[in-house]
Amino acid sequence: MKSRDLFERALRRIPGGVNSPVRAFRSVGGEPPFLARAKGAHVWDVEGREYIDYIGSWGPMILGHGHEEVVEAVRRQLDVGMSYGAPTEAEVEMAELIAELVPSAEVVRMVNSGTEATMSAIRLARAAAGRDKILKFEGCYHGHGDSFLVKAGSGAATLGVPDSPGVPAALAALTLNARFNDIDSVRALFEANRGQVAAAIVEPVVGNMGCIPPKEGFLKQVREACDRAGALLIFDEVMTGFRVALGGAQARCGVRPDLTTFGKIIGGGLPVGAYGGRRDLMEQLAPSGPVYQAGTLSGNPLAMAAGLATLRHLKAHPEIYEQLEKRGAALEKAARATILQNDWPVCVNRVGSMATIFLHPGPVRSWDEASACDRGRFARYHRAMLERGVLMPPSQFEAFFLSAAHDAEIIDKTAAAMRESLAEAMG
Ligand code: KE4
Repeated sequence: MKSRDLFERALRRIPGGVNSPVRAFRSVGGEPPFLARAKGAHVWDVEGREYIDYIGSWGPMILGHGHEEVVEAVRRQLDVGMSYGAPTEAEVEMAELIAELVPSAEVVRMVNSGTEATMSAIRLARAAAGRDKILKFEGCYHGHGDSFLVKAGSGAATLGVPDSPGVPAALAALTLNARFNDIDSVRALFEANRGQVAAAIVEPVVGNMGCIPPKEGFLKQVREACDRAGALLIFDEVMTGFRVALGGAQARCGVRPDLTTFGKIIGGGLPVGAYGGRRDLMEQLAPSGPVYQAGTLSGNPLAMAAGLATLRHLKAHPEIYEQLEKRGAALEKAARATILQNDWPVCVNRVGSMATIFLHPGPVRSWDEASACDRGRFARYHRAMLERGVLMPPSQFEAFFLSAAHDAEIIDKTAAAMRESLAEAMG
């Protein structure tokens, strides 16, 4: 069965033919390849075409696809059961390991997706602070919870307005949108909503506008602004957790959030999310406290097996992060050289093994800069890379990911494809 035939069938029974919108290739044009197999840094579509994979399941596959320790761990668990709906040792080990690697997460609750983690974290923050408003940053994505599908109100109105049908205006009004890397916008919103903001939530390294690092000191300033306002600080590390460092972005920036959300890598490719933080906050969650949150498959044994094997391997091999940094730097260097040589209006943002090629002269430090990218040229670049056997995330506003399986030869091949594809896009 060819991808095209599968897509036609999919369109009849699945909204847009996909189970998550970005997969439909709408922003880059063409139709998505349907994948059939993955191993290491490569994936193969149903027609047997091979691609170097930079989606990596949107972050989880940091060890590469089909890592033997992860596969073996899942196989062992399969022999003793898939799901019990009762506590297991693996969940205790996962909570202990997350708390060890991310010390601000003193107590941890497992859920099944990043969206569940962030939805639950803001409910807890609202309960603990006794306040209803949430401050987020324009362009940051925290999953599809109603309070996050909110854009900045127009003009002076600092209250949010729905960014999707179905989000109640009354709820959207409780979400404020600041500008990433602009501490004055944060302070102004806290001032205009004094005593009303329960928490600020931020991607400490943004992945969802494309990769945008925080300016030096920005996150520390956000921490201080939250403290002055009596608001909690939530780091959404669903993407950056165990990606940009073993201790996540907070290990790099040295800022301690009150709550952190996790996902992706902690599931090793299976559906997992988690949130954790200060004991006095987390113990307000049922059944130890009154804040309700639950989940049939939370802490699922198979998902714990895959996640634990992944985190344990990363902990036992911290040199992986040096290798990811080296490979990421090599790819960035090659991209920058060709951009400079050709004087193209293109720039690169990278933090460790997550990066984005922006079809924009740069710098790209916030949504109003990212949103000015040339999306048509990005689509041509993406298509050209696909034709050269390199599968990049099908959106300008995503980060691409290297895994431990992306060796020097693969990086060289990618750099060559990038040079040719950018030339095609700029032509
Ligand atoms: P999920 O509910 O998709 O597991 O996680 C939501 C989420 C929360 N926070 C951050 C920082 C995230 O990046 C995400 C999800 N990331 C996107 C990719 N940018 C998932 C891809 C998709 O939507 O299909």
